Amino acid sequence: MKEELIVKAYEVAKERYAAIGMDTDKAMDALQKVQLSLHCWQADDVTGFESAGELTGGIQATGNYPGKARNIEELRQDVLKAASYIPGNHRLNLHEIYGDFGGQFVDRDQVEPKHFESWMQWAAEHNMKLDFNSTSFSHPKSGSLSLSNPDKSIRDFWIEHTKRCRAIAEEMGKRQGDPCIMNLWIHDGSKDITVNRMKYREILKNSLDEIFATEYKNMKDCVESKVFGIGLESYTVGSSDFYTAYGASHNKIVTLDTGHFHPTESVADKLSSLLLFIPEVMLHVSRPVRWDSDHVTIMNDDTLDLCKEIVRCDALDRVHIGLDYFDASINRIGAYVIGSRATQKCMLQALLEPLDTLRKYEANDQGFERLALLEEAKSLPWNAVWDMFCLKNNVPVGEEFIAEVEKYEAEVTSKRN
Ligand code: RNT
Ligand code: ZN
Repeated sequence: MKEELIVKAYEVAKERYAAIGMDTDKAMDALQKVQLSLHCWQADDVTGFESAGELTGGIQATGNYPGKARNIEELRQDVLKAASYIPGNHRLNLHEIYGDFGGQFVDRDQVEPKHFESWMQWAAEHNMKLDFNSTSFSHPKSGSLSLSNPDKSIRDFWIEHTKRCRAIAEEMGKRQGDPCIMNLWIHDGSKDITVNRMKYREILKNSLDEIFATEYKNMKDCVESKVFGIGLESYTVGSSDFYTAYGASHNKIVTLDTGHFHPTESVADKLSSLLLFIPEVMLHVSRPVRWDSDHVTIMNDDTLDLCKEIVRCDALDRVHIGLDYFDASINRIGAYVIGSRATQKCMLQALLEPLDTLRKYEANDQGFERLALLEEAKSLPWNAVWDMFCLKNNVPVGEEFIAEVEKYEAEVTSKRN
């Protein structure tokens, strides 16, 4: 797109926003600071480099679009490619199964920081901060219960794994001079009715206490709940109530995955409650369709509401934004770009909201004025600001990235089989 055109449109938008008291330059500066944590697992349908076993744990990537990353080099190449179409500087969220195991089988209770040495170097070279996740799924010992397993030997295996993951996250955080956010999600649950709801939750609580006994300075723990998993439909040990209570009583970050709640539940509404009782929130921005299907995030009301709530709660520095979807049915690099840019577009609109005026209306009981301005704000030229933001960041403006992704597919990913 012609640069002059983008600049011209931006100048008009700037004036238009100034008229409602909003500064578009300031909004762009704020957006520049918002780092997304890109989930490494979108590049290869949550396969990882540990073994070629099937994906278990009640999650599923559907589709078999050609060209998925088959090894660490390809995954890195794809992530960098995707990042080159996303304005700003972002983080990479690794799962334990994506370690650099050098062709050896390293079991989960044996993993060490050295298996992430090459990742740490690579991340530093590319100015990408790392986040981390323990991996309870896709392993012979996964079963239906991991950290909540009554069998001590299995439980201890997963406790050891998770402790080691925290040590890895600590090393990452130390090396990058910025806390590594480590997410703990386990699939534990039951396919059919259980008569031991309390028992497994009590075991999980004790396992977590043991895991978190070591205090670290360079990593932050977060715990992620879920409603149900495939094959684990009747009961989830780590439910929302469980982790909300655990987080509030143990000062832990709670992860809200937008696909992990009942379909009509507003995840945006949870922020203001949680942030009063827990230090920070981690988000897994996704798009559930009918169920926790992990479709690619788009600019819809759910994502918009979520971003608006972050800004309205003045919580940009207390909410970490990660993405979590895995669509294997379309170009995977394109999926990264769509979801990331959609989240950023939502955040930009949130940053351009005339909040002071809206709040003044609300304080004065001017319901009509508040609703009218909310409606008008939806169609203000935020897209001209977005284009300018992309231009400033040297990434493709508008739909230009489609052709770029196609080119990479023709030249690189289509040659993989
Ligand atoms: C699963 C959770 C979890 C995973 C990743 C791969 O339902 O959302 O965050 O998607 O750990
Ligand atoms: Zn998630």
